[in-house]
Amino acid sequence: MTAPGGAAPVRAGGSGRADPERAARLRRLALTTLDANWEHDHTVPSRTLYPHQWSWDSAFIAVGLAHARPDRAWRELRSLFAAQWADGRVPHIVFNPALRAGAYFPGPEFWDSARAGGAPAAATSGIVQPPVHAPAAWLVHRRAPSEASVAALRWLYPRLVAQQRYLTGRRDVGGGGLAAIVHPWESGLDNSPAWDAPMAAVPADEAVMRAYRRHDTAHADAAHRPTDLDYARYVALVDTYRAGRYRDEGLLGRQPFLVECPLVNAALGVSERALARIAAVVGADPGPHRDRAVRLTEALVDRLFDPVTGTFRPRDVRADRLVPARTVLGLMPLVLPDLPAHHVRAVLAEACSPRFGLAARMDRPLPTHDRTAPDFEPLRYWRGPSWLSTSWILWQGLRTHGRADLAAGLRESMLDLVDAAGCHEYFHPDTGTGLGSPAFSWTAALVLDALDEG
Ligand code: 2M8
Repeated sequence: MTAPGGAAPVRAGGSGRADPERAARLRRLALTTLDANWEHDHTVPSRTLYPHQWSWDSAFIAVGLAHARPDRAWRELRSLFAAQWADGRVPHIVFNPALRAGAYFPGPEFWDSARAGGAPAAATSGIVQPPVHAPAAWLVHRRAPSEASVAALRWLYPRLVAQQRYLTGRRDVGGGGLAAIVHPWESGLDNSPAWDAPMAAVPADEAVMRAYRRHDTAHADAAHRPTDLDYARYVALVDTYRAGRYRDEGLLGRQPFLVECPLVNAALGVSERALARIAAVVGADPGPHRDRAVRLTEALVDRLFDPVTGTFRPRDVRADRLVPARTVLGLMPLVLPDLPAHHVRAVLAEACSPRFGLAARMDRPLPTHDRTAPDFEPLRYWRGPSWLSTSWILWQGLRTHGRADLAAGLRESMLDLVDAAGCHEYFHPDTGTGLGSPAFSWTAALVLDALDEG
């Protein structure tokens, strides 16, 4: 089997740590990619498609940089949190003022953060992304502990706490102890089929996109990106949130998209555990963080687990029901160390089913959507292709729950993908062909972390 686009097919198994040449090759490639994407105080996800700073990208990037450039890992996190809003939200984009208008759509003029109360001096977006920063900060410190890392944790700790409080407080729109997202971009999995049902309720006027110029389709194949209709809805949702100056009071009455995402909420739970560890280092009380972690896991199980199908799925808060699609988001709660055994078994059964194909020797990479679903799209962004971020999170979960066999299989498939195709943004879930941006930072960073799995 030869994959189009020059990528070799994904090998089953792989040679792993026994192949030092492959490891050295991957490390060189990853570092070259990250160095080329470094921009004065942060790393851009991609020079072409995403030339500013993105929130959860920076967390993944810091995890990778910890293995080779720890100083830069801390700068990455500090520059992001320097743009935190007064209410604790960490914006999903921090714009680089040196770039020309139109370098990215939607740019700073569209978000207009300056008119919102409590926004920082830097221009940012007004929405968030999955809060994976506390565990990232903890991993960076654990990887390279030093006086500087303790000082960095001291600076970050209150800011990470404020981020948690924002999400578990103002964003608990459903009142059940979980955070709701107000836009699919907040999940990081922008056009996942998970959002199709709640997005259908968002008024869409494709003509709206005539007023704007999409920047992404100038750099990536339109067939591999969200559609114009998706973008019309993305714009409409920002319009509504921005019209309320990004305030969260009364969201239920006005925001057409409100969803409790398993990834965002699992990240909140893992963050409380990381904060407990960080608290112990900086002389704060870890106890409340542990209590909150327990409550988050309970709420996640209570609100997002469907006992009939045995799967975690996002809850549409407005419709008060779980979305029908079975996507990779349903596997993300495995990162919670206190996930009850019954739910661990359910996630593993879903992951190892033909829908996702997880195995100790994988013959294809982990997809982002159920392979057996009629709306599985192997080329289109988060609707099927394999991504390193979601694979890496599942890999963490497998190690947390003592599944070394499955973790090894997943790790091999991740390394094989990048070895064959390069540091692409995402990959064809059958052939391993690289898709999207060819020099993508979190792919490089997470490969660095997977290489050094100690
Ligand atoms: C993608 O999202 C941005 C909007 O935030 C876009 O499509 O323009 C997603 O893959 C998201 O998860 C990621 O953080 C961002 C930058 O890599 O790109």
